[in-house]
This record gives sequence, structure tokens and C-alpha cells, in this order.
Amino acid sequence: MPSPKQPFNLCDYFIGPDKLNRFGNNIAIESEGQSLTYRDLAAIVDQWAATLSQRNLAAEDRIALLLSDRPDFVACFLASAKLGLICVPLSTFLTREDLEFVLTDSGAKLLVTEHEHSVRLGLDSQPAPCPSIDINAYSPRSTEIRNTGEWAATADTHASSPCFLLYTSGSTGKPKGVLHAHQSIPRTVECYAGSVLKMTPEDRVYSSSRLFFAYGLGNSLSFPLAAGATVVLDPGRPTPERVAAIFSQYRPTLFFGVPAVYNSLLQFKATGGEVDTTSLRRCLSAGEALPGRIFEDWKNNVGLEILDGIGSTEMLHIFISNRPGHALAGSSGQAVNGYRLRLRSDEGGECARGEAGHLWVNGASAFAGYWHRDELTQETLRNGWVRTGDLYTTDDEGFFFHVGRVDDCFKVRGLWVSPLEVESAILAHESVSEAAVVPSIDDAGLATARAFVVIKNGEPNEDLKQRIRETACQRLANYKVPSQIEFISAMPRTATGKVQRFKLRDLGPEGRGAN
Ligand code: 3UK
Repeated sequence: MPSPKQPFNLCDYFIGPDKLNRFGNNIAIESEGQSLTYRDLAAIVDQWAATLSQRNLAAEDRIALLLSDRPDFVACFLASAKLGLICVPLSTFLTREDLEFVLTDSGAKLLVTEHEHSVRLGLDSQPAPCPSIDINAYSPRSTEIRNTGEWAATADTHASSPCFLLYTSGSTGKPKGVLHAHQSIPRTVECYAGSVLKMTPEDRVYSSSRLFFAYGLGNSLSFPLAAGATVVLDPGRPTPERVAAIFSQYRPTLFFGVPAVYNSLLQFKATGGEVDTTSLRRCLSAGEALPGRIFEDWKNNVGLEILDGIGSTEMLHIFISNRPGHALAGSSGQAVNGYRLRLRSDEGGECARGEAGHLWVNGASAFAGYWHRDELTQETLRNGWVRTGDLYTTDDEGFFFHVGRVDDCFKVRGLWVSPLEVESAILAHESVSEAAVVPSIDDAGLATARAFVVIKNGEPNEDLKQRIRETACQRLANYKVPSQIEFISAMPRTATGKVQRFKLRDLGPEGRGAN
């Protein structure tokens, strides 16, 4: 592990001369029928570095990537590290408003995107607040982007130099930038991959979570590329049909999913779909708690354990995980080697065994701070300890059980939903006077957003629900749009006026499928 002041560059870590000597001819990436060896990847990284170095960027300037999972994402990310820039991978689910926010907040000097996303976000008619490159506009790519004949030198970075910034939404609804140094990725490789995955160059990895998400970045970039293994990158939406097709065509040995994807694969199988899992040796899940029922169903149907583990953008990857052969349904598992964990009571002392407490974690992959948010950084990062915002209990064997969140945020398909953000989108409808959003848990134990609405005018009918939904749709990424909207006459509130979300959570379904 490099020490913080030691010269170190993430790009070298993956494709420096040593790595190319060992793995140069291995296949690094398979994507849309194309295979790239580690040497091919290194050449594309050099071409990207040459292209970026002509863009007048200085060390630690931010470059935003709005790209689907394809080799160019990996190449551009590594080229950015090579040049000492700070890469800002962006969610491809962003709305135009979110995009403006993160480009402005990060002070990005350049946006690298592709046709699909620039069209969806209307970048042609209304340019982004910074210059952008549409990689599809270079045709064929090899002429302009990929070779300029120049060669860019590796920047003079250290293990603790800033390397990338990942945006994650907070309880206030405004995303915050989580800054990681060059050393963070190697540390997740040693800790999580070293103790749980144990990958070899023969492994083939597929993750249904995208590279822009810290989970996907680890799964599809850090772990396979550090091991000299092969990653399968697919730009499509991970519907069960698509994931099953990838299993058959690419025969991965490791699969990383979120609970909703495992659940959709089980349903697809139960309704006659073919899911060939014979190539898999290990299945991993994170992003939100894996319901015990999905663990059991997968085990019974596929014959494999799903190893659930909790990670966060702040810690970069998983720090509590189940171990192969010792997985416990309904638990996040045990501490990953290299991480220390504490459960603190509301008053700040240590919790007694069995008592639910606030989870704090300490480990070398921790973030450097929130981008330009010093106060928030001080609240969250104290003496190397990171406050997760999660409530956990443990048992005598050191298994951790997720009890909930301190804020009211929850996950849909492994992605954050902040009730405040959804509520303010609903409040934008003129007939709405109050709104409260809580998770609605389905039979599999998974959440979608459920909105309770008090109206000030209009008829509380299906038509109004539809119009409220449309108002929300215009302002929110798809997965955040409530699957249920219900009218109530008054919000349940405490004496101090706080919405009693627990009361709303406990309300039975209004009539399944009614909306
Ligand atoms: C929740 C879980 C219970 C938990 C992530 C793997 O999800 C990731 O990062 P985010 O920053 O969210 C972090 C929060 O998500 N969570 C994640 N996994 C689990 N809760 N069981 C789980 N298995 O509230 C946590 O604080 O989006 C996951 C690797 C890297 C990641 N960034």
C-alpha cells in the first residue's frame, strides 16, 4: 500500500509497465462484441491523455464524464488520473437540472459525453455551462480522438493527490461531491477484493450497476483491472432479459447486482425465462439491504449464495460483507479486513451488544472530504472515522444487521431517494398543499417511493394523481418518481410540527394497483 506522500498514479497502478508485462495480452474489456487487451486499453488511454492534454487543463481541474458503460469510460477515467486531473463521473440518470448543478458545483472545465446523453439532455440546443466533447461526433473516433501523434506524460501525483469526485445525493436533496485520492481504489482492492472476491486473471466480471456509481466503479474497473481479469461492459439497461443474455453470451464468473436486479431475475425465471447461471462462481449484492427472502430464493433456484455487503461513496466500496461459505441471510455480514467499525448510541457512547447504534467506520479508502462543503465534512469525517448515517445491530459472531437510516432517505434499485427532493417536486403542482414521501415495501422486501398528498383545490381523483405524477416526472430522475400517490385529508404531525413518517409507513396499501 503506498504511503500518502509517496509518488503514485492510479493509471500506472492499472496499466503501468509492470502490469503490462504481466497482463498485457490478457483481455481487459469485452463490450458489444469487441475485445480489448490490456495493451489495447493502454493505447486508448494514451490517445485520450493526448487529446485531453491539448485542452488547456491544469492539474486538479475537474473533467466530467457523462458516458454509458463502454471502454471509453474506463480509458477516459484513467487518462484523467494520468494527467493529474480530477475526474467527475456523472449519473446517466441525471436530469438537466441535476447536470447544471453538478457541473457548476464541481467547476468542471470540460464535459465528455456521447450522443445519446447529449440529445436526451438537450445539450445541442442549450449548451452545458462548460465546454463539452461529444465522443460520437468524432467519426471514425480513431482519427481525431484517438490519435494525435502526441504523447502525454504522467503527472507528478502522490498517493493522497485528489483523483476523482463522485456525486451522491444527500438528505437535503442536493447532491454532494465526495472526493477520493489516487490511493482509495488500491485500498478497496486490498481490503474488499483481497478478502472477499479473491479474483484471478481467469475471472470474468459483470456488474449491472454502472461505472458512474462507486459500487459499479469498483466492480467493473478497480477489481477486474487490478487482477488482470476481464470485465464485461454493457451500455444497456439491466432488464432481466438483458442480464440473462449477458450471462449466456459472456459467461461471467462473478456477478455484481443490487437486490432489485436479483429479484427481477428470479421473477423472470419463475415466468419461464431462461437464466443460465452455470458460469457464475460468486454473486455479490450491495446498495441496499438484501432481503433474506431473495437470498433464500436465489440459493434454492441457482444454488449460489448472494454475498451482501454494505459500502458507501464515502468509503468508496464495501466495508462490511458476508464471506463465501458463511453468508447469513438478512445480515450485511462481518467487518471486511482493513476496516474498523463502531456502533455509537445517540449520546455518543459505545452501544451494548444487541442495541441499535449509529455506524461509524474507519479505513484507508475513506474519502478526503466533500467538495467545498467543509462543515458537512467535519460532521461526517472525524479523526479518520466516517459517520455512515446507518443504524445497525450486531450479534455475538460479529454479524451486522441493518436497521435503518438516521435521515429519512431510502434506496430504490440501489439508488438514493431523498423524500425532501421528491416532496418538493410534487409541491410544484398547483393543487398540492402538503406532501410526504416514504418507502413502500413490496412482497420481496424492496422499496419504491410512495407519496401522501394533501390538496388545496381540485378533485382528489385519478386524473389529478396523473397530473401530479407528470409534474414530478418533469423534475425527477425516473426511479425517484412515486409508484403510488395517495390523497389524505391531513398530514399526521408531532406536537412540534414534524411529519410522522412512521405513521405513513405503517398505513396499509390503499388498494394494490389502484394507481
Ligand atoms: C446503504 C446498504 C444495507 C447504506 C455503495 C457498495 O451504496 C453504495 O453507496 P451510496 O453512497 O450509499 C451508501 C448507503 O447505502 N447501503 C449500501 N449497501 C447496503 N444498506 N445493506 C447494504 N448491503 O445506507 C449506506 O450508508 O450510494 C455500495 C459499494 C460502494 C458503494 N458506494
